[in-house]
Amino acid sequence: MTNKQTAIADIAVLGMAVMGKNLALNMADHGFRTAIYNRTASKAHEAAAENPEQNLIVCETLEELIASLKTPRRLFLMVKSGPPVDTLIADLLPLLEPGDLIMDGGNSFFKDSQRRSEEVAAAGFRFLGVGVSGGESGARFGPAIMPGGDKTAYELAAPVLEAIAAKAPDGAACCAWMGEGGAGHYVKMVHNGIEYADMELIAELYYILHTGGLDNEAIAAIFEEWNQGELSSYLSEITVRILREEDPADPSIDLDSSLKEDPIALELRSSGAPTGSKYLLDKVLDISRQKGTGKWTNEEGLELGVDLSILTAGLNARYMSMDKGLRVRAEAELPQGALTEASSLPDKASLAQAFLAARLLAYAQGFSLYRAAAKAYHWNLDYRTIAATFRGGCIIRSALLSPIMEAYAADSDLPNLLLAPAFRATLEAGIPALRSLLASTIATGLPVPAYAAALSYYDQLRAARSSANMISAQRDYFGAHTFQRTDREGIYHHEWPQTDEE
Ligand code: NBP
Repeated sequence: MTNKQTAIADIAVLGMAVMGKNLALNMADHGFRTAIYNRTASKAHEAAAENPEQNLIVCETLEELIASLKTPRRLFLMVKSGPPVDTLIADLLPLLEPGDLIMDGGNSFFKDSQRRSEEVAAAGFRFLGVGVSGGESGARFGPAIMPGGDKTAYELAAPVLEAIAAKAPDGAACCAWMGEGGAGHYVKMVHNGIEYADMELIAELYYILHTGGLDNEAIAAIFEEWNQGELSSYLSEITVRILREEDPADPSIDLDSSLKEDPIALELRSSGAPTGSKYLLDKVLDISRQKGTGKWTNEEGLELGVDLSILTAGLNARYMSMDKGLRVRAEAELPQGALTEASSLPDKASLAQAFLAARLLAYAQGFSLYRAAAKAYHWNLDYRTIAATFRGGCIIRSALLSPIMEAYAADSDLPNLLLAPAFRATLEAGIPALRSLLASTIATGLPVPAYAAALSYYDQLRAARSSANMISAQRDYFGAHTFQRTDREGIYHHEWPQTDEE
């Protein structure tokens, strides 16, 4: 390129794989002159050549890229998370000037962003760890953006990030500063954990209805109806489209040789699958994978002592799904247990109430993790803003986010989302519906781990007196771990009766 030595670019995007390329095009669409760089320069040239209208400035070296940018410089990294981000930052630091800003928009672990934030600041520059949600089309036409790090740095980034972000139904940009250090990537990580739960609740409902004899069209019609009101969500919307999609005549069109196939025998693959169906979903193998952010969320729940059982059910269901061979063998060999005669499922209205309550319970768990993280990492997280940011562009965008925003607007320090008066009616209708859904599915042997976790969480949460007195007494018995008493203050140990062996 010839125009690269003049400092005319408003922003640079580094990394021209699917996400970086689409973000760069999005920035250019919004009037920002965008310089692009990729380790393998040919990909940057291809991106520019394929999109001449966006007038992208291709830079083959980091020096050219730096020279092309107006100061203070805005550099947006969209490369593979992990060591590549550190390598690129290390290569950039010697080229920067005070005030320059590095943003990492990849799926980085929040503790890496925390560390990078400190390292870049120590070198005299600014850093933002930016959670980006919405996949390829989000990147191109409006993702949800969750930046964290130096607040003054956000002021420099905001005009670009807020312009390219998705817009919520009220027109607000789905982008806001989340907090210091790794807060942005933390918010994005928990978003993905909630996504696992939301997806699992839909999948279980589909499984219940399918096993109950409804065909794909009938199930799609139910989700479609629900999508008109308080249950409407992007995930339910795509569920309708997935349910209705017919198997293409020539399946080879979808073959992608770059993906490694699971080594699973054909007879195992078809086990339990409907035969002769015209729908593609019925031919999709019942194995689901994960890339790690859902696992990180659950690890954080364990680390900070927050019950994420519904989110964990979503993760565990994927692990269990991957053991297809074991499941096929276990179905043939293990006793089913005495099952009740299949009772009829709760009616559609009751299922909707159970679905809404379970989703709310999953969000309550995710937002409880935010609350614990705010305390542990000294972030001033604004839960209303987090919910507002999820309303567009991201995978968990849904109608449920509006009442969540209202709940936190009314009480920004709500100890648990479920305590919001705004959700009283949802719980009053939804909890009995959840009980009847579980009564019928458990009696007939249908696995519904996310719904079961949701109800258990609720029942534990509202048990003023739990079973933990027994645990505490047992710990004191075998380990002299002491206990507190209900009737007086102080720490006690008791000489519990021992057997001769003890
Ligand atoms: P990938 O995650 O597949 O990364 C490929 C890019 O990283 C290429 O541009 C590659 O350059 C570059 N790269 C690598 Br690999 N090592 C590098 C190094 N040492 N120095 C400089 N560049 C290096 O790309 P992606 O799917 O576009 O995702 C980018 C980030 O966005 C990831 O963190 C991802 O997790 C995150 N994300 C992805 C999605 C999605 O839907 N795909 C959604 C949200 C977030 P090369 O061409 O020279 O190999």
